[in-house]
Amino acid sequence: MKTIYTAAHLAHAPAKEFLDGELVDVFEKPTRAELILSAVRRTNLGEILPPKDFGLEPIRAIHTDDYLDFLQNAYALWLADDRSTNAVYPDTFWKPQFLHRPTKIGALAGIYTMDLSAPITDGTWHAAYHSAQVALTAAELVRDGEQAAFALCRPPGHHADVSLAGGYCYLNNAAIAAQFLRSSPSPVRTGAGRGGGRVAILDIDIHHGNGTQHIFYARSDVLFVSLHGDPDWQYPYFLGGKDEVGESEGAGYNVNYPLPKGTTDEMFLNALDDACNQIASYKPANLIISLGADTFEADPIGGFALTAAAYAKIGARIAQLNLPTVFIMEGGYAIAQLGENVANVLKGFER
Ligand code: Q9C
Ligand code: ZN
Repeated sequence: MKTIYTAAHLAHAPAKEFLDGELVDVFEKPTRAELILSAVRRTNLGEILPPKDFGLEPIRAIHTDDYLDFLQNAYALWLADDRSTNAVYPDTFWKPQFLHRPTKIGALAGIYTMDLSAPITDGTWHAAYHSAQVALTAAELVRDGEQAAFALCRPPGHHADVSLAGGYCYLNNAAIAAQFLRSSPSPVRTGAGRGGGRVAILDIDIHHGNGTQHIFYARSDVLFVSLHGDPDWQYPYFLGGKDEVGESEGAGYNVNYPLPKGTTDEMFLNALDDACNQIASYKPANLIISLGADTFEADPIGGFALTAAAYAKIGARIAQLNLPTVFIMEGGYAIAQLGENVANVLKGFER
C-alpha cells in the first residue's frame, strides 16, 4: 500500500507537557513520525507520496471557524501577551457555569483545549493542517480504487473534537477523512461504489477516541468502534464507557470496548474479533483505522501488555473484513519499537 507523508510535521515540536503533576518532556515528538517512515521504507510497503492540498473546506466540515481561527492565531496572541514559552498553555479551564467570554489568550486556551497535553507552538497550525491533508490524500486514494493506504499523520487527531484540542491532537484527521469519504462520490466508481457510502471507523489506539466518538455520536452513517483502556483508569477519563452507544439517529452506531489494565494479546485480539464482526454487519463502503501503537507493553504512557507479535495479527484480522481501508496514524510512544510495530500492522494487513 502507499504511504502519505510530509515533513511539515517537523514544525510542531512543543518542549513540555504536564503529566501526572509534573512538567515533562513531550512524548508526542517529531522523531516518532520519522521512525515510522523509516520502518515503512525498510519493509518495502510501497511508494511514499506527499499529500495533495484539499484546502480548508474538508476541515471546516468537522471543526468550527472560531476554533480554527483560535488554532491559527493562538501563538501570536501568546507572544503579544508577553509570554515566553515556545507554546500556548491554558491558564484556566472553562466550565458550563461561566458567563464571561474572555479575550486573554490563556483563558481562550481554556475554552478550546481540554487538558495540558495540547500545547500550541508557532508551527502547530502548519503541521496540523498538513496532517489533515495527509489523511485526506490517503482517503482519496482509497476512494479512487486503492484497497488500502497509510496516512502517516502527525500530529495525531482522535482526541480533537469540533472545537477542542487535547491529548496531542488539534484536528481530527480520522473524522475529516470519514466526512470526505461520505460526501465525495468517486469519479471512477459510481452506484454502490467507494465514495459516498457508509463509513466505519475502528479506533485501536489505547486511548479512547473521544473526539471522533462525539463528532459522529448522533449519526448512523458513520459507525464508531473503539478498543481502549477503560476510562476508569486511562485517559481521556470522561468518555469511553460501554454504555455510550450513540444518541437519536446515531443510537446503536457507537460501540466501545473498554479494556482492563494489563490487557494481553489474547484479550485484545478477542475484543478485536468482536469489533470486526460488528463492522462486518454494518456493511460499510469504507473502513478507517485510527491506528495507535501505544497498546504495546513497553509504552511509557500505555498500560496494556501487547507483545510485538500482536501487531501483524491485528493487521491480518482487519484485512479479513475485505474493505477499502484508510490507516490513519494516531499514538504510540515506545520509540525503540514504534516503527516496527506500526509496519507490522500494515504488513499483516497486506498478507
Ligand atoms: N495522566 C494519543 O495517544 N496525557 N494521545 C495523559 C495522564 C495525554 C495520548 C495524562 C495522553 C494523550 C494520540
Ligand atoms: Zn493514544
